[in-house]
Amino acid sequence: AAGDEFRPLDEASLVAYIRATPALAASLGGRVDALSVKEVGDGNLNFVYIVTSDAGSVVVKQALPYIRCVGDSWPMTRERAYFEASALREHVPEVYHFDRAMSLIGMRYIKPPHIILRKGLIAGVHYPLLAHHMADYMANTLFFTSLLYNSTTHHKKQVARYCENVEMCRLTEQVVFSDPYMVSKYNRWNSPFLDKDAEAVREDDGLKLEIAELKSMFIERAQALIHGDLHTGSIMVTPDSTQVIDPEFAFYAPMGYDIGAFLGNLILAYFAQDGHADQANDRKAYKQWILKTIEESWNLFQQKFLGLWNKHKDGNGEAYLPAIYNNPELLGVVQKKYMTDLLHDSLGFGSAKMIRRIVGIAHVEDFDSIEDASKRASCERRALDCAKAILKGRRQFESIEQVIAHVRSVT
Ligand code: ADP
Ligand code: SR1
Ligand code: MG
Ligand code: MG
Ligand code: MG
Repeated sequence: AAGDEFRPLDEASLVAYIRATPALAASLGGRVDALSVKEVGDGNLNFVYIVTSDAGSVVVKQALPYIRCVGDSWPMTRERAYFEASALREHVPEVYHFDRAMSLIGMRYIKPPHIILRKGLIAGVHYPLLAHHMADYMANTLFFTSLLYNSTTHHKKQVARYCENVEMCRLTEQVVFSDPYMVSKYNRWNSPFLDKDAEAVREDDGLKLEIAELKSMFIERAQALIHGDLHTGSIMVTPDSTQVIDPEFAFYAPMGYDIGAFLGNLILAYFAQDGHADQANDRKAYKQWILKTIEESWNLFQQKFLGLWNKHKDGNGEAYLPAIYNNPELLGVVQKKYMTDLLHDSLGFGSAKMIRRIVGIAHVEDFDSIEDASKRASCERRALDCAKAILKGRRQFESIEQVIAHVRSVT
């Protein structure tokens, strides 16, 4: 690529960049004479282009030195592209080209009919394999980067590397764990309907006690390499395929942060359904499918995660040495405690992420797309009340079925 300096690209300058970059040109079958370029970024942070030649397509994502949805008043390190490219190299979509100076990633185009899961959930589309695929993704990514599989030497090296993603962690610390609980110019909510609800969040000492614990855990506990932003806008789907994108927040953190992001965003989708119901579709069956998917996602995750643990229990992992935990009965007790703690962490982080999507800076299309503001408020309020109760009472849940029963009971 031309030059070592950073330049923000646009649709025109990207064409010249591609022509000068062999790996990108190759991904387009070398047919770079007539390219069509379209900026499609609908996320909060970055610019994403789909580039098409007559021989194929490629996605180019560039990080600019600020947060896209706020503007240059909120600077943000471009190094997020480096951590995204690093995390992507372990998984898919395949990275064809990474230019660190330009904070630019060229990656595989995830083709239609793939759409962003959040949009599918708003449209009421069923994804029968979603729970299986996400359980696999979470079990594999989390288990193989934990001390259940790795030596402490390997683990600490990796932790040190991803610790450099500190600015992205700081963003999460602020927008998920701090701003919703204080007066901040970044907060917004469906006003005036939710004025009292937002104020109640800022005045709830019980909630503040719990969020402090979760914030510290998020910062201090290097349990596994997490995706860091695993909401339903980071997943592209068809009824038989599931692809996770956008791991720019990757770092070593509690596993429950990823699991909670996924489950919490499904719960938001559930509470939004009443706002999408119409004469043609009351969404009742779809709401049941979402709850079933939450249940299966956790239960299959647990099954797959424990399967990996049992398979590799005599390997290099240094958390539970075989010399100490080779008694099957003891190992069973240890695993049950591990999974129960992980469920509680996931519920805590998941509800924190629900709360911030209602009273913090970044909202979700699930609610935003409900036109009637008063109807939208009633959906948002039920989600908020549900999240507050789960966050405070998370240690009382022993199974995902009990959590689902609670979600169902919120009126
Ligand atoms: P941000 O970091 O700004 O949130 P994302 O990585 O989530 O950016 O990408 C924004 C949008 O671009 C996605 O919602 C999706 O529609 C599209 N997109 C991103 N990566 C791909 C890809 N590899 N293939 C197809 N579409 C993609
Ligand atoms: C300014 S907060 C933007 C949010 O969008 C990203 O996808 C993360 O979820 C972040 O918290
Ligand atoms: Mg995104
Ligand atoms: Mg992103
Ligand atoms: Mg979230």
